[in-house]
Amino acid sequence: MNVYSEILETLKKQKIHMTLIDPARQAPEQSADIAWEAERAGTDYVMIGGSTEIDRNRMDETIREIKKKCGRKIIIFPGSSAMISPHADAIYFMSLLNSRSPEFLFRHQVRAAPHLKKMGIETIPMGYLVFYPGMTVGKVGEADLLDGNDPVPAISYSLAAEMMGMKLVYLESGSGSPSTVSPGVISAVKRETSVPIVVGGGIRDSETARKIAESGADIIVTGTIVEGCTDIYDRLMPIIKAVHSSNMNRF
Ligand code: 1GP
Repeated sequence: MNVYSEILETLKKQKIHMTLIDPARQAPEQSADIAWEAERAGTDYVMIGGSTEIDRNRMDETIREIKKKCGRKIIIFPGSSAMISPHADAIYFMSLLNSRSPEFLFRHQVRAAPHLKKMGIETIPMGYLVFYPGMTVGKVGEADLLDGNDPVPAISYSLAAEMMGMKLVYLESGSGSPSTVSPGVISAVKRETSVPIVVGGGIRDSETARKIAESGADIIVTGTIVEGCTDIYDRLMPIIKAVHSSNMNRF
């Protein structure tokens, strides 16, 4: 079964937690340690990516190291056309829909496509929307940041993503953000669209994770909370438990 079908199957039973690891932030062996701890805490998938440009070798090495220690499937969350690897299980084939730059709307994708075809890697089409404050991805991706409290543009973008055939919509407030996308915006997007909704940025405790899940997020992503710390299991486990036990607004 491919990764996207597996995600849909899982969502019939429970919501999903994904751990984002930025391969630029630590050596491949340390990324593997994070993935192992996250798996132990119950995370469902490992996402590899970030906004800092890194090369193919670093991607390959990081994913190979993670595969040695962690049994979870790995999905690439690319910041550029260079961030691809045949060792991953899938890649989000994503467009930053509220970017002003054709690079992030479509050009990186055009550059990567022939390489991805050769690799035979599963591509999951995804609409990516960056909300205020946006953090690094908002700047690098030249985003016209969406208002995290206004559901109207968020609904329009999400509907457009769905109508273009995208299989996921990702509502992002930026890695390390002090705030998350508001539950009101998430529930409005959930009401109006029918593809699974991914939410990330600024989720650091179980109460916030529960609120985000209950408002309609199907997949909850955390990243920063596991960076540079030794108590990864203790930090992640309650968040993942909150996500898995959330039954409201299920897909
Ligand atoms: C970033 O949404 C993810 O793309 C994760 O954000 O690092 O704030 O958890 P955090």
